Amino acid sequence: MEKTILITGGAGFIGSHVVRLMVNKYPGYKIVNLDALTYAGNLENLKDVESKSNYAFVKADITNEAAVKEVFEQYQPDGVIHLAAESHVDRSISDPLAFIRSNVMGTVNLLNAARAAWGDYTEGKRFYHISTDEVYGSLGATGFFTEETAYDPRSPYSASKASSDHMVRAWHHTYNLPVVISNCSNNYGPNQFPEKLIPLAINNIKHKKAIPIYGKGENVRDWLFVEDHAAAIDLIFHKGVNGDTYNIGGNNEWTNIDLIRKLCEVMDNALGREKGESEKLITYVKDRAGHDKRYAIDSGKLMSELGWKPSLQFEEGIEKTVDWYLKNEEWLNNVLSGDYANYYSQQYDNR
Ligand code: NAD
Ligand code: TDX
Repeated sequence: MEKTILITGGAGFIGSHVVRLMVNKYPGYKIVNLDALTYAGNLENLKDVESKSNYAFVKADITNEAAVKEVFEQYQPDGVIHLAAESHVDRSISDPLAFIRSNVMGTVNLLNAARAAWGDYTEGKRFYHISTDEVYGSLGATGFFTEETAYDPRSPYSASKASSDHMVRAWHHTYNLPVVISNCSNNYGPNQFPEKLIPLAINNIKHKKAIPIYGKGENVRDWLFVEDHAAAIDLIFHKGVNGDTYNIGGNNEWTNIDLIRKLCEVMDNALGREKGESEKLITYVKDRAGHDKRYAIDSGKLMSELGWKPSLQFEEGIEKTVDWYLKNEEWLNNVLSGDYANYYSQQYDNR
C-alpha cells in the first residue's frame, strides 16, 4: 500500500462521503475507518465500499486510549483525517459534557496517539482536523469569516470544536506534529442525520408534519453540498501547507425561512403536490438558546492557493438531496426509530 489513512467518524454524514471518495479514488491507499457508531454513525452509509480490499472498519471510541493506541500499532497510519465528533448544536445545549468528551478529550487522545506513533520522524505524516465555521462566532448583516477571524465560539458545540482546534495547533507548535485544519460551513446532502435542518424538513414535509422554524427564521447559513466538502478535504489533505488553516464555504447564504420555502417548492414538485401546499407546514417555534445570527465563509485562500471550487449550484444540490431522501425511505426509517424518536419528542423542553 502507498499510504494508510485513518479516518475517524467515517460512518457519519460527512465522514462516509470522505471514506467513499478516498477508497474509490486511491485504490493504492489503505483506508481505515474508526468510528464508535453513536446514534449518528451508520454503516449503511458505506454499503458500497465495505467489501473493497483497501477498506477496513474498526469500531472504537476516540476517547479510549488503549483502543486508539492499538489501532495505531496495528495499522501504522501515515495520515489521520479526524471527523469523529458530536455534531449537533441542539444536543450540545442539553448535554454539553458529551461534546467535551468526544470533541476535546477525543481529539487530544488522537493527537497523543499520533505523536507517540510518529515520534520525531514525521516526513510524509499528517494529522488533518475537520472543523467548523461556528468557531468564529456570529456575523452581523455583512462581512465574512476568514482564516484570520478571531475565535468567538458561543455554543457548547462550537466551544468544544474551538477547543479542539486550539489543541491541534498546540500539538503542532509544541511537539512539531504536522497538522492542517479546515473550517467549513453548513453541509447538506445524502446521508445527513435527520436532526439537522434540511433532512428534518424533508422528512416532515413528506409526512405532512409541522416544519419547526426557530425564532423568526431570519438566521443565515452558508450551505455547501457534502461532496464538495469531501473534495476540499481530499485536496487539503494532499496539498495543504503544514500548520495552515483553510476555510471552506459555499458562497451560498440563505435565511432559514427562504431556504425552507425553496425546499417546500422542490418537495411539492417531487411529490406532485399543488404549489404552495408544503409551505403551509411551516411553524415558528421557540428560538434556539444563543442562536448564532449569521455564518458566511470566505473561501478565497482555498480557491486561490489550492484551486478548489464548489461543483454544484444550490438548486441542483437540493434537488439531488430531496431525490436521495425520497428514494432511501428504508435508511430514513431505520435512523428515525428508537433513540432518535425519544430525542425528538423532548426537543422543545430543552431550549
Ligand atoms: P455526524 O454526527 O453525522 O457524524 C459523526 C460521526 O462521528 C458518527 O459516525 C459518530 O458515530 C462518530 N463519533 C462521534 N463520537 C465519537 C467518538 N467518541 N468516537 C468515535 N466516533 C465517534 O457529523 P458530521 O455532520 O458528519 O460532521 C463530521 C465532522 O465535520 C465533525 O467534526 C463536525 O464538527 C464537522 N463539521 C460538520 C459540518 C456540518 O455541516 N455537518 C460542517 C463543518 C464541520
Ligand atoms: O428544526 C430546526 N429548525 C431550525 O430553524 C433545526 C434543526 C434548525 N433550525 C435552524 C438553526 C440554524 O440556524 O436552522 C439552521 C441550521 O441548523 P442545523 O441544521 O442544526 O445546523 P447548525 O446549527 O447551523 O450547525 C451545522 O453547521 C455547522 C452543523 O450541525 C454543525 O455540525 C456544523 O459544524
